[in-house]
Amino acid sequence: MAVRVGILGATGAVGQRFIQLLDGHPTFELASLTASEDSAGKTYADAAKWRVNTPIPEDVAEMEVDPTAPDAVPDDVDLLFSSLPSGVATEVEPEFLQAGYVVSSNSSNDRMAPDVPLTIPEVNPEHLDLIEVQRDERGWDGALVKNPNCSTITMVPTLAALDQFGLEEVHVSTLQAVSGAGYSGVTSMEIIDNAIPHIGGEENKMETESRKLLGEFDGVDVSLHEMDVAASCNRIPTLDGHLENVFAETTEEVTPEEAKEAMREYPGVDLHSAPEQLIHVFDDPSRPQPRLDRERGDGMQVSAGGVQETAAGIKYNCLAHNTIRGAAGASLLNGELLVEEGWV
Ligand code: 11C
Repeated sequence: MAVRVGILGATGAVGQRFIQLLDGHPTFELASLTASEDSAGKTYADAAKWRVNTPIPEDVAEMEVDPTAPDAVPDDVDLLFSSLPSGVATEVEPEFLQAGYVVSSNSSNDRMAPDVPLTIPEVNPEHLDLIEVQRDERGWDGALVKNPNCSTITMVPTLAALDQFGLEEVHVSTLQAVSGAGYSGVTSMEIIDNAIPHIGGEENKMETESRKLLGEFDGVDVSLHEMDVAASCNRIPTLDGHLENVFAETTEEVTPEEAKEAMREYPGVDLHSAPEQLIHVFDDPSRPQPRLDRERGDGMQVSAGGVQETAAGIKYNCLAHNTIRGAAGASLLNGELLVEEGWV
């Protein structure tokens, strides 16, 4: 049976990815688009500065954009995807939750709230049960689930695979695409021949969200994973795809071959938007590369390579498409999990 869905913040870069990924989806039927007041009342084609590499689906182009408020969204919408700027989401998402909507959100507010599930379906689907706690504590009829930041999602599946060896210390340095900051096309040329060794708040997100994702859940609380994570985040002139260099120290000794096998064998999930194999591992040390590998698994697969032993533990590189696996695709997959688990 079709699940009627809406997108909060439909005209932005992640909102556009939602529209692209929902086109032809077997379960989700797009029924509502919201954006800021200045877009409300316009057709989607007029309101959005479309930048995705496939055309706007015809039926979506003619849909009218509504203001981002619960009374503007049809009552029979079952699930909302949120890609609102976090400042707006902090104000507006609780209004939708109060009104009984289930929201799968990519916005960064509330990711670390103790009663909000922060989930990657392949890594910690059981954390969805925090919704019971959330409903008890906040009195919401709806439910809120978050996906992590794109640079966190790139790294965490590989760490989840290595955790069987006892993760103790993780050091990561990122090379992040300009689309993460909303740069596109000509604007992105601003940082050609340059790199920016600072992305506001990003390091803290990687250091905390990863520990929540891999934390233990006792049915009421998530205890953060004990590993120490230190991140250094850099913007480089790639259009899409975050590449990361990870050093992972574990309590048990692990060889590069064992690490690669653990990543290759890490299980996927049986959801429509999930790749069959979550992590693709290259033996070629020059891969993964953003331009060559970001579209693997329709942008939903994580890639790893360059696995080797070092004085600071196992070292490897990993990559994921930041606006698909790292944002809209992540939220969509959480939506599929919410349906599968009966929360929608
Ligand atoms: C970037 N990771 O590349 C950021 C964008 O918390 O979802 C995504 C911010 C977030 O600049």
